[in-house]
Amino acid sequence: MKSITVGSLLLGMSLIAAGANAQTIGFSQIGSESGWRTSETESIKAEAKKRGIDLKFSDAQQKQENQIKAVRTFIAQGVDGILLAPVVETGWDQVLKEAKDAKIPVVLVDRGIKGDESLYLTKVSSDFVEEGRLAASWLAARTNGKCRVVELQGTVGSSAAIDRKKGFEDVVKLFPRMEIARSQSGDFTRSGGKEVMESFLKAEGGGKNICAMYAHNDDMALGAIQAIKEAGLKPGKDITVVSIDAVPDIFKAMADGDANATIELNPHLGGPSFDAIAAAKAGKEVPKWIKAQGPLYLPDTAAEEYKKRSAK
Ligand code: GZL
Repeated sequence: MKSITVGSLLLGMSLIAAGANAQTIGFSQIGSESGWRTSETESIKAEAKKRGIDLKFSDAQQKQENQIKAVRTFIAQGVDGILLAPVVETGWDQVLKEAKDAKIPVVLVDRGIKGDESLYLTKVSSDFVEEGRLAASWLAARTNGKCRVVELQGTVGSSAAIDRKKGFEDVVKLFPRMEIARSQSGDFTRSGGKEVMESFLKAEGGGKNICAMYAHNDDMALGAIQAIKEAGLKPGKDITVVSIDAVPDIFKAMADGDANATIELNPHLGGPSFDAIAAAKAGKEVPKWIKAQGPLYLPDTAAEEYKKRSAK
């Protein structure tokens, strides 16, 4: 009879145990519309790999119907949990009910939804309202509360755009000499930001009476900076530029004098999301919102930050 050593028996058992604990998680990602989105995807994939999680990834190209299809596929596959970055706030109740009926926990990652909180385990995201307030507070301080602002909004209907707009307005209304003169969506993309800024500059007589541009993300700000230059103005000087995400390229723009402030958006949301699913599986209480908040950065540290972040 073939003998088997205790060591190989224990090794075999530990491999079976590890396999038994190996999780399969479905991740319905919005798309790859911005530099931040790409780094978020890479970070979540790397975290899954590190934890031995089998991550089933779906890129929805910013279409809600593709996300709903992906979630239904994950349910059919009987995954242990689902990460969903909801492109817009509404239209999720039915598919989240199907996941709940299948007893599959759903973590909203990066963005939120309007709907019944019992349909998802938790939301792992920053506080977009706070980000908008911070951007406006910084701008009010820089301009002594007197500034005519143009706003580049994110994707229409997304919680990030709705709340960053709300937060910014909360502060602007405290300053009678501040106003949001124009506001339009650039859909979180560089091309969108450039197109909208070109239209603002045309509508504002070339931009001489625009004091600042607030963009809901750095990619739109970088597109708008291009448009400001092509209009013969100096971004960062003639028009103050403030945005959100803290992607490497905005630090380069700040170091070059083309942008003035950015607020960091943490892309490393995989860890807290996977931990929340594990906690739920272990029967532990999970808060409905796990916040990931970031600081505001200014040109004085931009060159060093760019070096650090672009080296990764
Ligand atoms: C906000 C996130 C936004 C980023 C953009 O949490 O949803 O979407 O600010 C991205 O870069 O497109």
